[in-house]
Amino acid sequence: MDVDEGMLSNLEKLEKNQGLVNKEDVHIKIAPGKDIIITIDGLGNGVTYTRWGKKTCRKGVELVYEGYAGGGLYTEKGNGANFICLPKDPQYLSSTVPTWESKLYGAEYETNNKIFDKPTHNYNVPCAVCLAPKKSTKLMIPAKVSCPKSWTREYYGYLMTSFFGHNRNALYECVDHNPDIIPGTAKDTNGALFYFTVAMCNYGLPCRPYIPKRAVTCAVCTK
Ligand SMILES: [Ca+2]
Repeated sequence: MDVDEGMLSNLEKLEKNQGLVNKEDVHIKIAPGKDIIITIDGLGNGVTYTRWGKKTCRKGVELVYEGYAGGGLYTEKGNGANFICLPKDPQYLSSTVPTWESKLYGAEYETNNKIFDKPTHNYNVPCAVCLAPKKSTKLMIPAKVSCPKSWTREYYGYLMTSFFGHNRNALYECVDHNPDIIPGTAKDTNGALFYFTVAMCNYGLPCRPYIPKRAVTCAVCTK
């Protein structure tokens, strides 16, 4: 492949002048047409993601805030479908009481099993909002604990969401494999509940590699 010398010297100049580019981060490939595509890893403006079940971010990643995971009540059909990471220091505007409302509850682990290697059942779930600097994109991959080559794994754990028989119909989230708890919240108050997910492999998913009754994993990846 012929590579434009001027283009390479520009890259070298960028590296020399700004100290931003590592050679291993520069990828050059020929597109199906005639263009040459040059991509440089690690020059994004940063991406944010919520790390469910942890109060901290991994090393090298900025903690934007930590808080309480919350969402709709497991017995109610309405409310918001997602889990949200609620700051510990809320700010209000109006003091007028709404006539009709959507209700927000704290989230609990429904983990009465030995999947996590520490007591978490009925404890409330913390969360951390993290900023991965210089990254451009993020992706949660279900059923994987590793990330594709050239991606960075931010964290990994278990795919969790609402119980199949409850009214609440929540989104899937990736909860850290080594979760923290919110101290003092051991009481079973229910609220928005996190359950492990298993694949029903006789209904379209192949039985092997998917395994019945085994908690599905997840990885959150950035690039
Ligand atoms: Ca609780």
